[in-house]
Amino acid sequence: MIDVEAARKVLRANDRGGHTVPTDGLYPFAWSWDSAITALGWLTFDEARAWDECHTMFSGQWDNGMVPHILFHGGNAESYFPGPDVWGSNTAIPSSAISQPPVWATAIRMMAERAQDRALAESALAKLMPQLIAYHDWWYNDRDRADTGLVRSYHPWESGMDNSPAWDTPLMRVPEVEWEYQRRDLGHVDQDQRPHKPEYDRYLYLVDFYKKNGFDSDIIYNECPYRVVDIGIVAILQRATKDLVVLCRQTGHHAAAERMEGEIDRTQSAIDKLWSPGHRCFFNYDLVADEPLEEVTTGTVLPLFGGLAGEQQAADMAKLLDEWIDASPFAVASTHPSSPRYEPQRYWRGPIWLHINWMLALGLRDYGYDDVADRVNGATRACVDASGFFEYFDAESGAGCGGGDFSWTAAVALYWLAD
Ligand code: 9WN
Repeated sequence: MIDVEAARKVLRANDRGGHTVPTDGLYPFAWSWDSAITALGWLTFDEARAWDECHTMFSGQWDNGMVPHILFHGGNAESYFPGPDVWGSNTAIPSSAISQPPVWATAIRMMAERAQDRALAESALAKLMPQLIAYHDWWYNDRDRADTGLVRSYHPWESGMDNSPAWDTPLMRVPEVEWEYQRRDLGHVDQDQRPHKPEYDRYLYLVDFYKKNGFDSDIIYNECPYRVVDIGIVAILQRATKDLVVLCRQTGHHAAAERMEGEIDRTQSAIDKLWSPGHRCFFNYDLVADEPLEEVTTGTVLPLFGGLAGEQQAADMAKLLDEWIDASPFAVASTHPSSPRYEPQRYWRGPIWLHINWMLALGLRDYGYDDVADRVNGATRACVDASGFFEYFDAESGAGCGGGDFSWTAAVALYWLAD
């Protein structure tokens, strides 16, 4: 049984007025995809607060349409690293200079459909629609200049799956940052649950690279030492763009709807080049080395969520997931347990995240695999039953890892598990 009151309490405790921090201490600002998921949680008991979550994040939208992955709103800049000075954005609200998986239009469509206060929903949508359209235009224009149908990504943090082994090879090609720094995350969480220093050295090199190049999109597009097609982002963008088309048609944004339909078709036509029949999933792609990144992670089956898979591909992925659930005591492990790089407790190398399970279950249901979707739902409940509302869960023991009283975990429990 989900303790609804306890889940609400987590959101209230993490509420900083208009934005919800992912967890107290470790993440003291607003993160983009966290906020989208968290808004869905708020909607179940405080609709006005849910819409505010959206307005706050879009208030930090860049002039070029990008919604940054972190808004350095309030909070103590000393308590998180790298903070606003390191990122060095020239924006009214200091922010990071990359985005995150664009789940916003999907969340906002769900909110618009579930909201009881219709007048509030309509006025919120009126404000959000031009912002959402600009955000999706930014992905397609800025991140897919050659119209390949596959947007590119410049940082593991942009994937939201920071330390996934999928990024090991392209990340290790990035030079190390040359200055000394002090991480703050290790003051909150055990070292064996977080990325290693060689990875942080390269995360920071990339942050410096954007700043040194004045955030110039052309330079970054051509010269960023880390350029990948992240199948998770592609899949989440595809579903979100489909949801955006529905919202556009409902709100009279017909030209944007047509433009977005063109992008949906383009991505659908391009996706098969990432399919690996032998592995039964879609691989990420390293654009610098021009080769697929052959690591089976939960990101590589998200095309189910994006509606990008053909019938046979969906059947193969459903079978893969059915077996995957059995491959570790708790599921769905973010990296397949058969991988030599699987670590059940370390950041994105094995543990379970609830919002990813939710996306997988939705995708499975869309393709008619209700039985596997039910198993994902059951596995998700098992994590909460074992350990409560932690950031993520050890795939072997179900122990809570990372930050405690975590907003998106509580939100998923509210809008999905308690539904
Ligand atoms: C860097 C806030 C964020 C999530 C990401 C997760 C983690 C940050 C970090 O925390 O990333 O953005 O410092 O590790 O990987 O998905 O949005 O919860």
